[in-house]
Amino acid sequence: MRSVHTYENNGYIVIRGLFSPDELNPIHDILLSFHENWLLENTEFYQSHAINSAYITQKGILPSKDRIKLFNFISDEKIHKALSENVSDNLAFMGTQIFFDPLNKKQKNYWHRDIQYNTLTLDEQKAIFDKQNALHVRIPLKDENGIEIVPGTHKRWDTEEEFDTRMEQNGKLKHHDLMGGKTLRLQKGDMLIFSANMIHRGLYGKDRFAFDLLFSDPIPEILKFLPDDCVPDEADLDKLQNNAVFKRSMAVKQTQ
Ligand SMILES: O=C(O)CCC(=O)C(=O)O
Repeated sequence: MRSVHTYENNGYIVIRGLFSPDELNPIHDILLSFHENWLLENTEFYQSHAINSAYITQKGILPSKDRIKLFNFISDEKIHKALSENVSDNLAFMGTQIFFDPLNKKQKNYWHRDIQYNTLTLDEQKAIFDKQNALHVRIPLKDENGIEIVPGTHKRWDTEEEFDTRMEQNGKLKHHDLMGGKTLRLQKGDMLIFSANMIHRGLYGKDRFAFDLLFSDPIPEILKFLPDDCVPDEADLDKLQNNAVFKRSMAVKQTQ
């Protein structure tokens, strides 16, 4: 019998022990060095409220051998086998982020669906949130419980409690606990796939440092958020294990 704990049913899936320390440590080192520089260059943002950085693969930021290592990791066969089996075999790369704790220990988190931060109206969001794949692949580089999700909300709209909380109305605030919330406990080596369009929030203060790979359906409405210089150069494509995920993004971007 097929398990009910599927991405399709819940909007997330955790694959335990997918990576060995030998596979993750070189990536972790590259990201730590990126992060140190990022903190120096974004001191004000970090001190005020940052919880993540982005565009880690942007050209000119990392030494090119490290950038290629990241592209190779992003296109790793194990990741894409899991994505094909659980979500879709036609996803495009749409970016990278690192999630960490805010400096201010009192900073509140916020329930959201990623789709609420683009320029769509609420009616437009409602019409497409369950039809377009946009997802995070979270690779925790430390054991953590830094994310909480509301299972199933990738395919149903909010309850009144959820909507009031996300919108901060009727006495609710964005960080108030939600009845259906589920905290995910992740260990280094695990991989979490979750829908960006489901209701979720970060949980801070538990010492998280996670590498998020973002993927979506190969459609211009989403890939317009991917800067052109975050994908490999044409000349580098042949050096990658599996370049299809980048080629799909590049093909869409060439039509924009
Ligand atoms: O881990 C977090 O802080 C939230 C993650 C997230 O997906 C987001 O901010 O879109």
